[in-house]
Amino acid sequence: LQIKNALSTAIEQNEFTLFYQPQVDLHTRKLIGMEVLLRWNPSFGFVSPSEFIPIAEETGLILPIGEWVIKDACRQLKEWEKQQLPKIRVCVNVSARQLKNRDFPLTVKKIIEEENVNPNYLEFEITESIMLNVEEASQLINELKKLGVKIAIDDFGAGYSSLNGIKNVKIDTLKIDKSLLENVTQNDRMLSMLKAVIGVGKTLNAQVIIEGIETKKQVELLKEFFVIGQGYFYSQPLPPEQLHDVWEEKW
Ligand code: G
Ligand code: G
Ligand code: MN
Ligand code: NA
Repeated sequence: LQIKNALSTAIEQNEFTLFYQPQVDLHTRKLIGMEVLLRWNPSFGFVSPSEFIPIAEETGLILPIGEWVIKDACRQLKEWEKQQLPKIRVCVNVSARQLKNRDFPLTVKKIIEEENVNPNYLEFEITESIMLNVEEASQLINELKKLGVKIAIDDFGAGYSSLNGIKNVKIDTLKIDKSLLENVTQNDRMLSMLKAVIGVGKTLNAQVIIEGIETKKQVELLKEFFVIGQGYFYSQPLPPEQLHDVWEEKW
C-alpha cells in the first residue's frame, strides 16, 4: 500500500529520473542509440522497476508515468541535439497496458509536436506478448509507424516467441533476449540457436540488437554477424550527467 500511494505522487514529487544504456554497432564500433530505463527514488529509498512497474501496470499509473517517460526522453533527445552531438536514437520501453489504450498514438503525436523532436529518432520497445492479439497489435504498430517512430520487439526469444505475431508487421528492430546469449562462448548448440534467431531478424529486414553483452569474448564472437550490442560490457545504464564520454568512447 505504501508503494502504491507513493507511486501515485511520484511524478509531482519529481522522484523519477531516466537512465540511459548505450547501444553500440559491433562492426563500426559507433554509438547508435540508448535504451531509456526508468528509475524511482522515493523518500524511503530506491525501488527497482521490476518491482514498481508491475504495480504501475495494475493500478493504471503506468499511463501517466509512461507519458512522463516519453516526454522526458524527448527533452533529452532535444538537449543532445542542442549540444550538437552525433545523432542517436532513444528507445523507450512501453507496457502492454499503455499500448492497449486507444489514445496512445495520439499521445505520442502530441509529445513529438510539443517537444519538437524528429520522430525517426524515437523507438518504442514492445514485448512479444502484446502480439497475442495479432490483428489489434498490427493495426496499432502501423498507426505508430505512420507518425515516423520506430518499433522494436523486446526480449525476443524469451516468453511468448510468436513468429506468427511479427510476420505481417514491419518492425525496425529485433532485440534478442539476454538468455539466448548465455554460454554462447562455450556451447556450440547455444551459438547455433543464437545465429538462427539473428537470421530471423535479418529476414525481417530488422536491425538486430543482442542484449546482455558482458564480455569481450562475446563481442569477438558476435562481430561477424553485423549486429548491435547492449550490455554491461559497454556500459551500465547511466544518468545523463555521466554520459558525456560515451560519444567519444572507442568501443
Ligand atoms: O534496468 P532494469 O532493471 O531497468 O529494468 C527492469 C525492467 O523494467 C525491464 O524489463 C525494463 O524493460 C522495465 N522498464 C524500465 N524502464 C521502463 C519504462 O520506462 N517503462 C516500462 N514500461 N518498463 C520499463
Ligand atoms: O526487459 P528489458 O530488456 O527492457 O530490460 C533490460 C534490463 O536488462 C534492465 O534491467 C537492464 O538494467 C538490464 N541489463 C542491461 N545490460 C545488462 C547486462 O549486460 N547483463 C544483465 N544481466 N542485465 C543487463
Ligand atoms: Mn527493453
Ligand atoms: Na529486453
